[in-house]
This record gives sequence, structure tokens and C-alpha cells, in this order.
Amino acid sequence: MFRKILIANRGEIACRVIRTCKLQGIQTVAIYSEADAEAPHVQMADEAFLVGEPQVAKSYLNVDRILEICKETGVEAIHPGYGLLSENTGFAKRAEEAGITFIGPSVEAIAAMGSKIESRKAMEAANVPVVPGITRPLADEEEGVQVANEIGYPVMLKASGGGGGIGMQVCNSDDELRKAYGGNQNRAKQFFGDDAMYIEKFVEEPRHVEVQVLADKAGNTVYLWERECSIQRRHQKVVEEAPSPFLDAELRQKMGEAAVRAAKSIGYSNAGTIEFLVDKHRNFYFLEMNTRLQVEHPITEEITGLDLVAEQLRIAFGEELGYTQDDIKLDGHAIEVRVYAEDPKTFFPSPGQITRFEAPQFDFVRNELAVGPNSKVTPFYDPMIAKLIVKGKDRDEAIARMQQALEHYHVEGIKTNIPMLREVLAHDAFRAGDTTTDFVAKHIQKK
Ligand code: MV4
Repeated sequence: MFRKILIANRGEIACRVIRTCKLQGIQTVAIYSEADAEAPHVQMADEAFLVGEPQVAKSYLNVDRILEICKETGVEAIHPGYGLLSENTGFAKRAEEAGITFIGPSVEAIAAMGSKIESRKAMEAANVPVVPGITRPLADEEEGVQVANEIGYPVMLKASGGGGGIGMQVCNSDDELRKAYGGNQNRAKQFFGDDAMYIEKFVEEPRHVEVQVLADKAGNTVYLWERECSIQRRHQKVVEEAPSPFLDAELRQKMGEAAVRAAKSIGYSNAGTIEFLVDKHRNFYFLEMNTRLQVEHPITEEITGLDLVAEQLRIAFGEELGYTQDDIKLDGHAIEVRVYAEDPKTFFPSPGQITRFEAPQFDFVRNELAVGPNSKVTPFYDPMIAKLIVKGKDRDEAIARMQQALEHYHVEGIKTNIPMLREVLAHDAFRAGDTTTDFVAKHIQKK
């Protein structure tokens, strides 16, 4: 196994990766910005190096400096966490060229899923269902109108380079499409440097269900069931659970097998996630693949008993999985909530000095923390300060346990979304498993 690795990230995920490294006897090198000198991940790592000023462009995205530290410290591999450099082909390539293993898939596999249009084409070829629509860039607005009429309104106009809902719009008529086209294309160009646009049928009131896969470099690939992530606000996930309350065993297997086909078709190795939209008729459609570990990976760990970071390390080192699909168990039900430093009324970020931080302590609770009792939350990074994960024997028990845990969560000095989390867990629609992507807008914000 690797003797020493660098973690090119911060916050709870850096701490999470270091924890598994400690259990495996792997030495860890942390990097930090000027704003993070006293951050938990710096204290946990064996060594820590300053990379630059608080802004991510000058620190956590400073590839030259990060690779320099790799050389100086003699690490054999880099764990990128999520976000930041985790899906950056340029970084993965430069690491490999420097003889350092990138703990992730090949550069080609990251690239294959980087473009929405290209990945749709690849998934169609691999017999993975995609939303009805086109798999080529539109020439112009007029071709958009023509395609929309062939597909039938409502449609969704999307940017091939898109993400986080940017460059994307629902259109109900020729008129709306014409109005939306130019602006969305401009935003796509501005945000992603790619102005290619395409059109899909609009899937109404969908659920966001994603399948976790693990694949080794020999091509052994398994699926680790699914996560239901429909409770979102402005494309920020808020509550996730595994398994999905909407799937039955048959659909679960069908989606799992489609996810494995998706991964195999691009020669994928590493942990990865295939995102699907599921409509009310239980049709499912490929949306995109995340070629990294995700924020919500703990709920999959809770129901399978696997340590996904340990599996990533083994795979990157060249080991084979050593188990097959039949060995993967699905035990109980897990829920994760994300604690954000934000104003519960305006949803704006709420940075500041934490004066009290008490996470709940029960044997059914797992806390993943980015802060301590005296931390300062700065405006430079994602406002997620913690994740709270519970497990129960079934969904009802998991919900009851999450409610109990949230009762015992106390944060002072900054504002958090904890009141909103309590509200979601107590809501009849949530308890009934009526979790669609419009849940927050429909049940929580409309008051
Ligand atoms: C869709 C859709 C409905 N129909 N595509 C939002 C983020 C981006 N990655 C894809 N998204 C959507 N694509 C079609 N053809 C609805 C959404 C969507 C959504 C998807 C997953 C989770 C939350 C969402 C919230 C609003 C819209």
C-alpha cells in the first residue's frame, strides 16, 4: 500500500480521508491556505504546508505549488477529495507525469464525462437510457425551435459544459425557447468556456437518484445501491438517504446494472457515481457521471459496511476488488443532512466566529466535521460546516434517530440551516417518502 499521500483538499473531506489513512498506517500531508492555518485537517495530518492566500485560485487550486510540495515530501499519491481539483484533467495529467498517482480514474475517463453532449452519446452507445433529445450541439436558435417541435414541449435547453443549473432552462413554447436561447448560451460561454447547447425532453417532478459504483483497474465493477438526493435547494443537496424510498428491488437492480454498463463503457476505475432522473412512471434516465468521491458517500458506507476511501486507495494502488456483486449487502437505512452556515430566512451564507459547537453523540450517529468549537467560518469556501449521518434498521427508525440527533445539535455564533433540517424531517411529505426535486420549494420555502 502507499506509504505517504497528500490530500489536496480542506474541510470535512480532508479529515475524512486522513482518518482512513491513519487506520491504514499511511502518512498524510495536508495543504492549507492562509485562512485555514488552524483548520482541523491541518491539525490531523502528519505534515501540513501553506499553499497560498485564502482564495482557492491562489491556494487549493495552485497546481504548481501543490506538485512542488508533493516532490518535497516524497508522497506517492494525491487524494483530491471532491470539488476543487478532483475532476480536473490537467491536474490529474500533471500528477501522473510527475510520477505521482492520482487517486481517481484515468484522465480519459474524466474527460469522457466532462461534456454533457459527449457523455450522452457514449451512454446511448452503452445502452444506458438517456433523456429523449439530441446528442449534437445545436447550430443556432432556429435549429433549437425545430428540434423542440420534434421532441414536443415542454423541453429543457441545456449547456453541454453546464453544471449547477447554470445555462439551463425549461421552455414551454417556441417563444420561450427563442427568449431563453441567447442568454443561456452567453452564460454557458462565460462560466464554462463552452457555448455548445442541446435540448432534452423536460422530465416533470423528477427524483434525483444516483448509483454508487466501484471499479478496479482490471475492469471488475460493482454497484453499491443508490442514494436518493432529491431534497435540494438551488442545486445544493440538503438531505440524502440510502436506499431510495421510491425504488423497488427490480428497479434497483436495473439501475445498478445500467450504472455498471456506464462505468465499464468508459474504462472507469475508482469510486464513481452515475446520476439519474427518475420520473413518476419509474422511467430512469442518465444525467451525468461524477468521477470522484461524493459528499454523500457516507450513507452508502453505512448500508454496505464498506470504507469507500479505503477502496479508492486499494484501487489506485492497483489491487483488485476481490469481491463480486453477490457479496455486496444492503443493510438498514441511512440518512445524511448537510449543516450549512447560512441564514435560515434568507439562505445567504453566514460566516463568523463559532462560539458554541456541540454535535450530537449517540451510537447511531456519525459526525463528519469541518469545524471545531472555536472555529471561524470564512467567506472563502463552501458554507457546509458539517454532515450528520444516522443509521437505522429501516427508514422509520432512521428518521426518528435523525430527529433525535438534530434536537441535540447546538451551534452558536453563526446562523445555520438546522431549523430547516428539523422542518424537513418532520414534514409529512418527507415521512411519506414523497421526495421529488421540488420538495424544498413546495413545502419549505413557500411560507
Ligand atoms: C433536468 C430536469 C428535468 N428534465 N433535465 C438540474 C441540474 C442538472 N445537472 C440537471 N438538472 C435537471 N435536469 C430534464 N430533461 C430537472 C433537473 C433539475 C434537478 C435535477 C436533479 C436534482 C435537482 C433538480 C432541481 C431542478 C431541476
